[in-house]
Amino acid sequence: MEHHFYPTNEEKTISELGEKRLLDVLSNMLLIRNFEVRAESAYQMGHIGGFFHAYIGQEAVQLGAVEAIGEKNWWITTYRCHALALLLGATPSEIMAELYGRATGNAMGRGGSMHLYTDRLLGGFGIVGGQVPIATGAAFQVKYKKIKDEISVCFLGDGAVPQGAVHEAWNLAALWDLRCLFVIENNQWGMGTHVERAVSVKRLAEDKAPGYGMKGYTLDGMDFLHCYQAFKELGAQMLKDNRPILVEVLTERFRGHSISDPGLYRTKDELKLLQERDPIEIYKKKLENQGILTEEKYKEMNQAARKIAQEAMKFAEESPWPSADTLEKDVFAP
Ligand SMILES: Cc1ncc(C[n+]2csc(CCOP(=O)(O)OP(=O)(O)O)c2C)c(N)n1
Repeated sequence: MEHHFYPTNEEKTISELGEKRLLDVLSNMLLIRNFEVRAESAYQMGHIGGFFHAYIGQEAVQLGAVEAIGEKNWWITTYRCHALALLLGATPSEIMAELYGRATGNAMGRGGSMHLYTDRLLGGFGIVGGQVPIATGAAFQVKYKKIKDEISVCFLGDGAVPQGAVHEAWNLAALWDLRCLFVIENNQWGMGTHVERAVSVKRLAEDKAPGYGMKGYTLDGMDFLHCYQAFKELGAQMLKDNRPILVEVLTERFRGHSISDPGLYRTKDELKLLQERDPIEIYKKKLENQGILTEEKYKEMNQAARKIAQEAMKFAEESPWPSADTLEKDVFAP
């Protein structure tokens, strides 16, 4: 069965957002992209160690969600968490310093690339599907404390869909009427395993949601304006109905699973074809067609984003290492 994209109206979204916000979104997209491209080069130069999973290609998804739903909710994601941390207020410098393992890092150099936090980001999680019960718990506390205007938003990959705890969490969220928006970012691959070899149905939300008494929708993850409008309406629907919702966002990761993955499971030509649908290029063209962006302005914005990423690298390089006597700090609750 085919996917049905959630219906959105681009003209309406454009006029609702207005010129300034539309350009701010592009700045954010460029910041996320430049941040990761610079961080990749720092990794290649040996400044960063450990795991590193780039979000390159998927930027429109979390950008659309945060822009539409608003920071003041509960957010949680996988190890692919640089973008969400940036969107929820962590500074480029503190994230870069975390990747470098420095004391000035977002988690004081103890977490690295996979474990970033803000007041509203409950973390990047290394265990596939591990964040889904926690997101459900965040939605439970919202209900328990009778908080009227907050929801919990949980990102997971297609590779988490066959994971057992995910289904227990979906069941409880539906059973207890929790306001949890489960967003499956289907980038087709769980490391080197294609989604069609891992999941029993083709439409991850439309087919799975009815089994939990949830609504299920599909979004085009390469199109920011579409994601923004759909997330805005789904967030509002959730506040009104007090029910969880399952969303599948079709997207692509343009890099390997992690920085050490040569990606031998797809050809260079296949990847090139996917990259023609770069979410930044798609959004850029839309702004050009609206007459609010020129090539010159775009280059200027890209340059500004690159400068921020380079300054973050300088900050990280000049930051101290964590001191050994803090090793036991923050390990146990007092
Ligand atoms: C419970 C568990 N099983 C296996 C792994 C190893 N592992 C790490 S990432 C990954 C693939 C997950 O793919 P997906 O959920 O689609 O997310 P993506 O990397 O595409 O963003 C696997 C199997 C793990 N970290 N946790």
